Amino acid sequence: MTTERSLVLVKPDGFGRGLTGEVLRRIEAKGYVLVALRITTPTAEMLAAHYAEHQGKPFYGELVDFMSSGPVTAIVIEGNQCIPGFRSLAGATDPTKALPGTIRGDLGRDWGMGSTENVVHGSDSPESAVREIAIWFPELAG
Ligand code: D4T
Repeated sequence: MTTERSLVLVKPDGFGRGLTGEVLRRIEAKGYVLVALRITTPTAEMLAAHYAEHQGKPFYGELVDFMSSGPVTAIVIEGNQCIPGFRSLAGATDPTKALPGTIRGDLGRDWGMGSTENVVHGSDSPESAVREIAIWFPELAG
């Protein structure tokens, strides 16, 4: 059994455009289970932890500013191989290059900030998922 959990975020662009329902629809239509859901505007501390691996990169400041610009929908999903599965649903990081049929390809575009506004986040490994779920849902950690 490879049941696992992933952290999904509907980023401020997706939340502000009313796309949370569409993202949830695609997750449920795929067959993954919704475990937890919260609408929150992340603190600087949460974002520093979430994006620790990107600190120092040229896009880090813009990314953190954008992510703290409004509410996000944080979601924990569950299912066998849901980590790579959700990343397939999400599509490429750059919404201009993301293929049609994916969340970023169908719902995202370049609004002037390149890959920063790309609708959703999904954990990229089991280790990242555990770390990220503890940031957004401390009550689920452990
Ligand atoms: P996440 O982690 O949000 O699911 O995105 P990806 O896994 O697809 O992409 P990533 O780790 O390379 O980038 C993390 C995050 O940074 C933003 N970003 C990325 C950005 O603002 N400018 C950039 O040039 C890149 C490469 C988008 C996602």
